[in-house]
Amino acid sequence: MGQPDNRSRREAVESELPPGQRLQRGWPVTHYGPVPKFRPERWEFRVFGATADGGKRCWTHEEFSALPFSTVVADLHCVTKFSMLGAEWGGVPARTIAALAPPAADVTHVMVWAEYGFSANMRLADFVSERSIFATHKDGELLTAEHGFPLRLVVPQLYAWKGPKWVRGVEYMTADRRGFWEERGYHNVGDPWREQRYSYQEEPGDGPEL
Ligand SMILES: Nc1nc2c(c(=O)[nH]1)N[C@H]1C(S)=C(S)[C@@H](COP(=O)(O)O)O[C@H]1N2
Ligand SMILES: [Mo]
Repeated sequence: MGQPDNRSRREAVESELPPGQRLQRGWPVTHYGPVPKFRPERWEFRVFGATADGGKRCWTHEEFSALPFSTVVADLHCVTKFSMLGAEWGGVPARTIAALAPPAADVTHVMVWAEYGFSANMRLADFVSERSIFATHKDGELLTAEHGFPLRLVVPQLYAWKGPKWVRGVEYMTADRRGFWEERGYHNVGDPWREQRYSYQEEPGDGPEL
């Protein structure tokens, strides 16, 4: 068999992309606001809100680093239309966190909180989906500061804004609330395969009105 020519190779890759996305070479940096400075002695990861036992759960950086490590291969789809394919993310699965600090039975959504008050809401089912991971590493190396060090969330089946960099905690919610970009005109659900980019595309049931 011959080598596929560049055109068919590109088509093969683009067939893996959600509608309207294009492949990005390299890894650009995309976020709102400054890159926070990491202060290990002040850092903690917090699970709060509607927990099963009504309490909060906190991990210091040292404690969080001791949690079981695993990897997930997943793509990043930015709503501004570029995608980065096939990164290997290493860290702690979101399910592990949900198992160690379980939500109350009536929790339907979570708000994921990051430095400077950045937030992203999602359905509990998306948060605890099999491949959603709090990543400390990408392709075997520690994240750099601008890509979210010491910790970022990756939720492969949602647009990348649903994965906060510099993440600091999770709030369990018994009703949905819009996060940072969701309050600013982006889709409340954010499924790239359904091209749910903007709030004006929302249908009844997709979330609280803007
Ligand atoms: N804290 C925080 N996390 C964030 C954002 C942000 O503005 N603040 N932007 C999101 C968006 S829109 C994208 S596309 C990805 C980009 O990740 P990258 O810069 O590592 O490529 O980070 C997401 N996480
Ligand atoms: Mo993005």
